[in-house]
Amino acid sequence: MKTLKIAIQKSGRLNEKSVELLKNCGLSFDNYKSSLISPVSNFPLEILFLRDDDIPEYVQDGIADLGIVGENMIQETEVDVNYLQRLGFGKCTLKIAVPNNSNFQTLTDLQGKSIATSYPAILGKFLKENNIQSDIRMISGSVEISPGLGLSDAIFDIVSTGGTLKSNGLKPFADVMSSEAILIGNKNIENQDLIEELIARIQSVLRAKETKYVVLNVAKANLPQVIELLPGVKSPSVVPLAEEDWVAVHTVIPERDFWDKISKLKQAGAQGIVVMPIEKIIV
Ligand code: PRT
Ligand code: ZN
Repeated sequence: MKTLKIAIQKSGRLNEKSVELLKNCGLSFDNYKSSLISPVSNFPLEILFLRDDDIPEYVQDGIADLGIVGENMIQETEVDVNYLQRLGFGKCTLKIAVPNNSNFQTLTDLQGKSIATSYPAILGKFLKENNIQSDIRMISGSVEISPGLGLSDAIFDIVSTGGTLKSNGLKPFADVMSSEAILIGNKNIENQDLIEELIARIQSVLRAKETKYVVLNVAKANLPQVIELLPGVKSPSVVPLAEEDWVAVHTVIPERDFWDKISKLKQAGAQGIVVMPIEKIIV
């Protein structure tokens, strides 16, 4: 069987989460910082550790079959690859930002102005769509200092907390795209069965992350109200307790409405609520 290759970031913001995701998929490999390639001992897969800038093209050209990389890098390199799975980490927004004291009001105020960025392709496309001609200045790092140095009127960069903009006297002006880490695949991938197996494992890890396992006790009289609040994978399990009029209910709750659900369950008569993380959900 042909061994698949997956490219992930060697070091940087996406490395740790990419390694964690693959390990949670049950893949066994060494994560030596010094090596560029690491074989997986229990799946026909090799892991290539690369700079994130190189991952989209490696996947497009078939040097790697799969890759984990930020959507911003995929768009910027304008590669032709398959988007296989959004991964929910490395989330950020690419924004145009301007100095706090600037009086830019609308996008058209950027006409004829200079914008520094490490993402000229994404910015160029956005400006074109909005019929604006600006002078795009390509800078490979520390874009945020360029207005202060008089090198540009605005910047276009990745923002997550907004702290970097703030500490450089800049304010967000326009959101251009949001991004997260994505699993991408080569367009002519051969080993479809293996890819599907890997995607199924990744999806089971992602589903588990979005949910909590909840066990609670409730008097039988209050059971219908409690059940009504619960989704479960199919439906909640109800287990008898030594105390005759009481039962234990086992279920999973989506992380996003967790606190809301817990307070409603309490109001409906749930007691002794125990919440546990889930490792995997295989449907
Ligand atoms: O060495 P290599 O080339 O592989 O890595 P890199 O240094 O080019 O990239 P890295 O590790 O910084 O980022 C990898 C990916 O993480 C990016 O391509 C994005 O998809 C994603 N990501 C998520 C971010 C951020 N959040 C982020 N905050 N990438 C960069 N930043 C930087 C941003 O450039 C700015 O300087 O953080 C600063 C802003 O952060 P806040 O929190 O102050 O707003
Ligand atoms: Zn990079």
